[in-house]
Parts: sequence; structure tokens; C-alpha cells
Amino acid sequence: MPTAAITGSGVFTPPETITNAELVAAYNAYADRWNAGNADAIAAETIVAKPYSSEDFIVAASGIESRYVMEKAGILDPDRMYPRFRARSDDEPSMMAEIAQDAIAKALAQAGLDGSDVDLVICAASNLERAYPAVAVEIQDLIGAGGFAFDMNVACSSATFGIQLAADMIKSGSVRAAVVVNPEITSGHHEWRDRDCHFIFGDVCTATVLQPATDAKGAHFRVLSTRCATEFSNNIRNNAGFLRRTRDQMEDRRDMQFMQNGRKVFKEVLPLVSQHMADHMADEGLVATDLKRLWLHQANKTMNAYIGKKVLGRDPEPGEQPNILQDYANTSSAGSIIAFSQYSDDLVAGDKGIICSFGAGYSVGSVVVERA
Ligand code: CO8
Repeated sequence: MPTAAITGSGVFTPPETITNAELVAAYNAYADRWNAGNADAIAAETIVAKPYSSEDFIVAASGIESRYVMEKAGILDPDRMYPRFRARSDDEPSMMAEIAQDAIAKALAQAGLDGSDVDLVICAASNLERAYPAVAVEIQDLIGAGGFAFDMNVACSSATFGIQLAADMIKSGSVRAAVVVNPEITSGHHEWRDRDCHFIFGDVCTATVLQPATDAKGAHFRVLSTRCATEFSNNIRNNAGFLRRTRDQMEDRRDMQFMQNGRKVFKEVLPLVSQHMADHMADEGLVATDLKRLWLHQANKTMNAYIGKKVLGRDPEPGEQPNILQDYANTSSAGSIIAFSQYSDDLVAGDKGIICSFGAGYSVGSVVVERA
């Protein structure tokens, strides 16, 4: 059975950034307007005034300093607080497919492949732009790939679950060159008017190329082992979907965008992830000293520091567990892949590491890789 390898990875970074200062100024202006518009009800204590957000809180609670977005003016407009996306005709590439193309081009260039070499495209992301045709099939067409393509969604674990699928298909011989692409336009399903989470997300797209290790043309990482796990929780939820396109959805329901009980997520996901990684390592005969790098999901700096310490049995050295969330914020499934793509070149043959994602579902996915 062939060994699967990651032979390329790429990141599309959107053109616009929003700093914490810009975000907080827009949110606080929105809160002022909302409070002024509801002054009577607030005075009568039938509703509660919206409190201000703060830059200090955001950095201390999450480690996030800035985020990239596809369109910032709409998000920062206090009367709107939502990106302005141009409506596209059916003859134009859809937005997810367009950014996917960019990330895939970078990943294929690294692998030394052309789009026509690809025979599997998995578009794995936390929200899909439409019901059908699958965005992945459009991407397959745009890059000139053969074979087949499909969409999948496991929220923040979409990328690692997609890598497991692609690696398994390569091992079984059903495909020769797979692309797993993660266009995460989180700004379109985020609630920018909710102070408790308005700072969390950013937009990006990542792509990985997987092939049999024997086909690799350059530097690559052998996929030694993968493990996926899920456990139902309502603590991260978004109710938007085709069954909800009724009049009540038009009433601006809060549950039609990202919602979470962040404190509970923090407390429940940490032990789940630490145990998942410990079990995966034990089953692969790996101990902490075997690992050169952890590329973790990028949601929260404290969370990552905790998991790194649990897995390694000590505080991670600088660079051992790279964070990119200060610049990108939480980019859902793409976070661990951005970290992998930007911080893996320096590893040498035989160095091992783990890519690990976690999030809504709950879901956890880990991929043990070795530099060839
Ligand atoms: N400014 C000032 N004060 C604030 C703010 C703010 N912006 N927000 C909250 N506060 C206040 C609260 O009101 C509270 O005040 P009080 O103590 O008086 O009640 C105090 O600060 C503390 O609030 P919290 O308890 O909420 O703060 P935490 O310390 O828990 O930090 C975090 C909040 C950062 C959200 C933290 O809980 C966290 O990181 N949790 C884990 C989150 C996580 O990992 N979620 C995963 C979601 S991603 C995922 O699964 C993908 C989903 C699909 C993608 C969706 C894309 C849109």
C-alpha cells in the first residue's frame, strides 16, 4: 500500500485587514447607535444597553491583533456590520472557487504539478457558498483537473478530515493526486454585531496537495497516520440552512450566524484535544521528544499554549508550536494549515510533527507527518 504524502501547500491571503482598533471603533459606534435607538426601552429596563468592546480585552482573551477579510468597508460600517459582496452571475467563478484557485495554484507549484495532474478535489470548509453544484466541482473545472470532486463540512476540522480522506484514497490506489482546499470566508457567516465574538474570525483560503510519496518531485511530508473524532455539542452552532429560508429568517434571527458559548468551548475542548493527541501519539509509538513541531488550530493563544504544554509535557519552545492567529484571527479549518504552510520549510528529513484541528461538532482531527 503506498504511503500518502503532502507534497505542496498554499495560502491565499485576502487583500484587506481589520485591526483590533478599527474593529472596536466600528463596534462601539454601532453600540452607540443601537443604544440611542433603544433609549426608552433601556431606561425602562426592558432591554439591556450594549456595552463597549475593548482592544485590551481582545488581545488578552484571544491573542488576536488583526484579521484579513475579503471586504472591510461593509463590516466597519456601523449601520451595516456585514461585508458587501458583489452579486456574481452564474457565468462567473463563485467567490469560494476564485480564492480556492489562488491557493491551489501555489500548492501545485510547490508540488511541481499542473491542474491536469489532479484527479480529486475536496472542498472542505465550514460553510459552502451554495447548495449545488458542489463548489469543488467548479474548482475542478477551473483548474482543469480530471477525476472527481466533492464538498464536505466539519467546521474547523474540515481540512484535517479532508486530508484523512485524501490520504486514505491515495493509499487504496483510487486517486493519484488530490487537492484539499479550504476557502474560509468566515466574514459572511459571522455576527459582527455581537461584542462577545465579533473579534474572533478572519477570511483566508488554504490548499494541500497529496500524492503517493513515491510520486513526490521535491520536498514533502509523509503522512504517517491520521485520526478523526467527533462528539455532539451545541456550544458552537449556526442554524442557517435551506430549511430555515422562511419568513422568520428575514427577521434577523441571531441564530442564523455563528454562535458559541466560548467559555464552555474553552473548557470542554481542551481536555478532548489533549487526550485525542495523547492517544494518537501512544498508538503510533510516539513520545513528546519525537515531535519537532505542532501546527495547531488557531482559535485562541491560551488554548494553544495549554495544549502544547499537555502534549510536550513542558512549555513549547519558541517556534515549536507556531501561532498565526495574531495576524489572521481564527480562520476555521484553514488555521492549522496556514501554520503548517508557513512554518515547515526548516524541518529536516526524519523530523516529525502533528497538524491538529478542533472546533464545532465538536470535532478533532490530527495528522502525524514526517519530513522525507
Ligand atoms: N470587549 C470587552 N469585554 C468583553 C468582550 C469584548 N469584546 N467580550 C466579552 N467581554 C467581557 C464579558 O462580558 C465578560 O464580562 P463579565 O465577567 O463582567 O461577565 C468578560 O469579558 C469575560 O468574557 P468571557 O467569559 O466570554 O471571556 P473569555 O475569557 O472566555 O474569552 C473567548 C472569550 C476568547 C471567546 C474564549 O472563551 C475562547 O477563545 N473560547 C474558545 C473559542 C473557540 O475555540 N471556539 C471555536 C469556534 S471556531 C469553530 O469551531 C468553527 C466554527 C465555524 C466557523 C464560523 C465562522 C464564522
